Amino acid sequence: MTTEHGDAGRDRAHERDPADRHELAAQPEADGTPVGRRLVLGTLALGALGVAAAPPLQRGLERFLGAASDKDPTGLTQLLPNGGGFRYYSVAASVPRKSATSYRLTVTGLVDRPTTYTLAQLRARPQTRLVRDVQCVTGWRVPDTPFEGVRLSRILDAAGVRPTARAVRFTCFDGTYSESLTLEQARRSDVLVALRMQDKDLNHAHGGPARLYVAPMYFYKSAKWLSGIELTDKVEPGYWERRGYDVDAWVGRSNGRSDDPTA
Ligand SMILES: Nc1nc2c(c(=O)[nH]1)N[C@H]1C(S)=C(S)[C@@H](COP(=O)(O)O)O[C@H]1N2
Ligand SMILES: [Mo]
Repeated sequence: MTTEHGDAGRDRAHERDPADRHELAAQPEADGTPVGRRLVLGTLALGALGVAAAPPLQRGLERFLGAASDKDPTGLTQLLPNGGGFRYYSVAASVPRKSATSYRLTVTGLVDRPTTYTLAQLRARPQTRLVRDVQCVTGWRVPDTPFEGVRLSRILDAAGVRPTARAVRFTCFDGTYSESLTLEQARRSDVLVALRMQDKDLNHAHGGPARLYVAPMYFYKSAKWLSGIELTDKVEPGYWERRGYDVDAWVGRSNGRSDDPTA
């Protein structure tokens, strides 16, 4: 079960403000129920209620989260379970939809050949499938989740990374979120521009049409709604990293966690 990791992660997460607010985005705690196993059960029950019950509940949560996150100008407002053990996260209040025809991914910065990909062009590249556990730093986990997409290393090679490049910055069409990796991390074979998850095209809630997927790291590295890949000369900390999370977010070896859910 994911609950034990959940409890451990939550207890530790609540010691820090940034983690606390990350957690607020994830958990329906608006009723002030003490943190613990009941919350996990509450989340499952919420999922069981289905879409019909979700809108009024979400409005209540938005009010609560709005009040709780006054230091965050964008607001941690979206909360709906994605189903199948996933929690929905977005630090942006609303995210535009990109269709198969309107979606673009740009590769810029310290490259010889700046490139813009359409979704069709990404789909036409060789696809890699990985099946790993998804692990959010707040504790929830979804075991054996297939992701499929283009290896980031191939996209970097195609653009011709210049010798001065040391890092990669990722931007998103939600207009707010960002992430980063060292060039060495970005070239790993288990880092994808993912187009599919659980053997379906990535839906909007999960960051479709394309999201970053960094298999060996906590899921906050896997930026949803990916729109930009920029080669830079140093790591620029991403959204959550500016709020206290580790840049090197190896599962089980970062963010003060010594647990290894894959062990
Ligand atoms: N653009 C964007 N990407 C994001 C986030 C976000 O808020 N915005 N949240 C991150 C976090 S903390 C997690 S756990 C996962 C959640 O992905 P899901 O909504 O598909 O479950 O997305 C990551 N990528
Ligand atoms: Mo997360």
